[in-house]
Amino acid sequence: MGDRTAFRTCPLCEALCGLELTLDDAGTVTRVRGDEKDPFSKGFICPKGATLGSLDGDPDRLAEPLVNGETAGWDEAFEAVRKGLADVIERHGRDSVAVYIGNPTAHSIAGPLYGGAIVKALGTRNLFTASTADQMPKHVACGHMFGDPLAIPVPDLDRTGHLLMLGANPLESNGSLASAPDFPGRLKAIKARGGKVTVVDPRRTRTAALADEHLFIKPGTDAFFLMALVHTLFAEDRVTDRLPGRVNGLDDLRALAVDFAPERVADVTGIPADVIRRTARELAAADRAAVYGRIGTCTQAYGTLNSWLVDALNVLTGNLDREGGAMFPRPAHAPVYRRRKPFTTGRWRSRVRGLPEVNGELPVATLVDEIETAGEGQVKALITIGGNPALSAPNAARLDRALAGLVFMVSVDPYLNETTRHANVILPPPRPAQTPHYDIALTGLAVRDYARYSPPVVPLPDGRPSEAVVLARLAMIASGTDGDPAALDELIITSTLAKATALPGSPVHGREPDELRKMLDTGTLTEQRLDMMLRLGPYGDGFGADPSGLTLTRLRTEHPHGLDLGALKPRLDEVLCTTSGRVELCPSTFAADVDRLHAALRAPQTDGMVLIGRRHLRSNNSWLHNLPELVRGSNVCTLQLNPQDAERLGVTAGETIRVTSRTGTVDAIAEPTETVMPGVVSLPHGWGHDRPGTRTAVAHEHAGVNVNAVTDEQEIDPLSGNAVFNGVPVTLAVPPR
Ligand SMILES: Nc1nc2c(c(=O)[nH]1)N[C@H]1C(S)=C(S)[C@@H](COP(=O)(O)OP(=O)(O)OC[C@H]3O[C@@H](n4cnc5c(=O)[nH]c(N)nc54)[C@H](O)[C@@H]3O)O[C@H]1N2
Ligand SMILES: Nc1nc2c(c(=O)[nH]1)N[C@H]1C(S)=C(S)[C@@H](COP(=O)(O)OP(=O)(O)OC[C@H]3O[C@@H](n4cnc5c(=O)[nH]c(N)nc54)[C@H](O)[C@@H]3O)O[C@H]1N2
Ligand code: SF4
Ligand SMILES: [Mo]
Repeated sequence: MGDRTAFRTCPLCEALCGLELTLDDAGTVTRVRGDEKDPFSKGFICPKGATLGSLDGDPDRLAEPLVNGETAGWDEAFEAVRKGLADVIERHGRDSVAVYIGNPTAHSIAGPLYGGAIVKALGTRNLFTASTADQMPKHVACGHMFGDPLAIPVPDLDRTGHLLMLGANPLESNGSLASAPDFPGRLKAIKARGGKVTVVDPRRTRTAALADEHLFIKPGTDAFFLMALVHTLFAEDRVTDRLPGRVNGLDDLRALAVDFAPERVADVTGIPADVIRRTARELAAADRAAVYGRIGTCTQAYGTLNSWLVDALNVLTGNLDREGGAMFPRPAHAPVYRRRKPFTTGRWRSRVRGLPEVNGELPVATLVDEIETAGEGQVKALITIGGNPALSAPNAARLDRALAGLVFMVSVDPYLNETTRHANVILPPPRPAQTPHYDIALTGLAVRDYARYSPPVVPLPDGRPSEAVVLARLAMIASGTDGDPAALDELIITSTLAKATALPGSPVHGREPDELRKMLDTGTLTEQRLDMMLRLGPYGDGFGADPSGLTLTRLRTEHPHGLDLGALKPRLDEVLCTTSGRVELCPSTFAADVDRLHAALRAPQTDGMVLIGRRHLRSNNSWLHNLPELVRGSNVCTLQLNPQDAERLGVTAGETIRVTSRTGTVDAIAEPTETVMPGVVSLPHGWGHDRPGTRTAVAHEHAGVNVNAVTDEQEIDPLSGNAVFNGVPVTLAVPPR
């Protein structure tokens, strides 16, 4: 037979690159290149994507389930799960089973389609996800401002003339909450067309180096800087009300910003007043501008305030929902007619710390409290799906210890790693090449409207369930029936079609659900569900109503390299669902939280060292360290610090520094560098692979240290419950040799 070529979307990060895979007779991926014909990524690929073949063929990937450490058949494994969960539920109730859903679940087709069903079937309030270690502040900000926590505007990178970027390093991360293959190229293009890119970051990152201007900011102080920008726009009468009659709270925000003159925040932020003022003026003057804040601004004590002020600035400068500004993507699979309830939080609270529910989940920062604290409702069992909280959660060292005390744990995960070593049962999903893909989560955040379906390129071996089937089966087990997982898809299809046909404004309003059911794609049930979503979506065929519209069959057969659905279009009307029907520029909960900023301005400034994170191009959170190609070169777990601070401590490159915080201590290798501002140290996360009982040989050899042994689970952004990873107070010392 010889080599063959196959195409698919890279599932590793948010950039959605198209890949061209070469496979040999045995179905081994022998080469990975960028897919030149992908209309969005146009052949772009990064070093991670290029190793998809190694990941696919990693000998440490689990080929079969593990039950109590022993290889087991699938039926046996599911039976162990059924029994384990049933015992705990019977003795301790439904809330005693917690679920943790991790990052790769947002990059799969199975996660978004089946994760929710598991939680619903369990009927537990104890849902935790990586979102509260990541972007939850953005959901809360958008929930209150636009009514929908998923209505997240993205910078219109390809048409903007001015980008103010805070706490993001797309040259390493390839972008986040703004899916843009070749983000670096798109930044260069802004400069090439005469625009300006400004980066605000406590480190002079590669992104900062590429930008026209870089502002060093003291960690955790973005909210003061952003407030001062708002202040300046109002004080200098530079506000553009481009959405007259559609925005509430303009005067409230003006009043709120009065106290934040640039001079007042200069010391706190480390950014001179005249620079803040100039930044505001440039933003206001730019023809098309966008403010964009990412993880550096979310994983801080003021995460929600930051996320809110970023979009408040987009509104104040007239750039929300307009070309070249901050725009709402229109994903092909999401119906625009659906009925949405205005956003609220706190519908229930966590048992131990009383933290409010947000988006149906509780902060991962308090998962450990729920496991450790005895009493009615204590978490006794845990289901993890594509997550490694034993490394990724704040104070993960404490969580790691707590996981050992669970009565029952099941993990859906390809690796036996720091988290899954605690699981009684591991259910491994198949290799990427055996897995279909459609990016449900990320096409909703893409800087162009775009759709691509990648069928599996290698068939599943007999008896091996897809990840979709694994999750559907878990949902059936959780519901107490353990029936055929197909019944779950049927239920979802039936109820979706019933709702769509009943809802005025839907393209199938008034039609017969049964008739539509018969029209669905003939592929797997996952594919039938995707077909249904695309056909009901804004570009869909409406089940024949628009014969030229999109179906899964059409996407697959006519657009195997992906379908470009055009530049972002203004669509505020479609997304807005606040009670008032207007953009809420100054929600009262946010205004109240500004009190913390006032208090901090009054408090004496501390000058201790603070810790922040960073990402590396050749890494991905905790789980690509098992690929030999990726644990070389620049991808190293070092403690970066300014040479001044290194000198004061008397350490040089390669020596050990002991980092201590309220929660613990790590010994890290010093890397003095001018790129980090004085007073700040930076350690990447996802390392610390030296634990016993894992099966990741390469990672074990390149263990690194776990930064989350020193981050603090007690510190959260109160409005979103998000973890605080940036601005963690630490002390540094040289350990005795
Ligand atoms: N190669 C690679 N790509 C990834 C990942 C990975 O691990 N490796 N992870 C993926 C994931 S899960 C995510 S969420 C995205 C994240 O994508 P990005 O948000 O682009 O993530 P980072 O590269 O960590 O960039 C965050 C920046 O914030 C800065 N920062 C820290 N504290 C502060 C602060 O207080 N204020 C400001 N203004 N900046 C601050 C840091 O120095 C850092 O440069 O990346 C994704 N892509
Ligand atoms: N200090 C500090 N901590 C951080 C961050 C930080 O910047 N600083 N960043 C935070 C952020 S943004 C995030 S998103 C979280 C990530 O936190 P997590 O999601 O908890 O951790 P990951 O490291 O992404 O772990 C992914 C897990 O999924 C498994 N996996 C890989 N592919 C698949 C698949 O196809 N299916 C399934 N079922 N499993 C799969 C891997 O083996 C691994 O166990 O970390 C957070 N933690
Ligand atoms: S940038 Fe992201 S999506 Fe593109 S190849 Fe690299 S890891 Fe894959
Ligand atoms: Mo993330």
